[in-house]
Amino acid sequence: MPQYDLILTETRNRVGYITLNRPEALNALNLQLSGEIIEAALAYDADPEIGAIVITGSERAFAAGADILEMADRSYASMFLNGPFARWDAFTAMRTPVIAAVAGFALGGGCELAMMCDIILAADTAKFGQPEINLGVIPGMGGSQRLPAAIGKYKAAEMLFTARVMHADEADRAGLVSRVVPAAELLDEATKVAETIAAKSLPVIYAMKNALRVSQDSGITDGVRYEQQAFTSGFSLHDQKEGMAAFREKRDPEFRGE
Ligand code: CO8
Repeated sequence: MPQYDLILTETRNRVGYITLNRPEALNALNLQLSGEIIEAALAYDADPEIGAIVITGSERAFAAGADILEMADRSYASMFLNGPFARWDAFTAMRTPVIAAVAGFALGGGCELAMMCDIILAADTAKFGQPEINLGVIPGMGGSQRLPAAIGKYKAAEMLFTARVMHADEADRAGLVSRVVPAAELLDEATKVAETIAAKSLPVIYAMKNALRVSQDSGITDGVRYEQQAFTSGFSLHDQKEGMAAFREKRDPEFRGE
């Protein structure tokens, strides 16, 4: 991993960690921070020794959104020509499962970054919101699509139209997060989940993530068809044979990643 200025990286037990580290701006996602997150995540994704990625922020903020000060004076043409959208598309196209471990503010692009991940573990201090309406814009990193997909149109519409912030417990009830844990246990829990995933068969996890992506990106009918095809092709893997044999033999499977 190269040296980064605004994130911290670490790998442990097949898990790659990315910690946003721009405390003076509550981890606001300026172009440099966004670029570093994406670059580090893509590098983990390309490394077969990494089976899961954890993205986290600080106790106070996962990320308070895109950097408003940096983008305030940009023109339509400059946003259109040099927006970071394609790079975020590459982030969401990754095959490795990504866990967002969220404490404190996850607003605007911060909430959207969490929603680009596969699992959101929320500390009981987490606060989610899409306050773009207060800035005279709509979300630009997927919030208008992924928020209603997660919590339904009516709850999403209220948040998007009014900028209402949702605290961890409500986010849990609404389906915006996978689970809420005490803030002091957030990273330990994220590590447990990540290490559990990283110990599974990598190609099967990749196939699972693809199937999940299709379920989100297209209608149920297309998604189910995609899932049937991906499920069937899993039967060409050794790990499918091993996994089912281990069940039959009442032992733990030994996956070979092939
Ligand atoms: N951008 C830039 N700086 C920020 C941001 C931000 N989003 N959020 C906080 N900061 C800075 C503040 O300016 C402040 O800096 P300074 O100390 O130099 O004045 C510092 O962080 C601490 O913030 P506060 O003093 O405001 O701390 P509070 O505890 O009083 O308030 C809040 C915390 C409620 C989080 C408040 O900072 C806030 O409302 N922040 C803005 C939240 C927001 O509107 N986010 C949405 C941004 S727009 C967006 O994300 C669109 C995504 C689409 C992008 C598409 C690609 C470009």
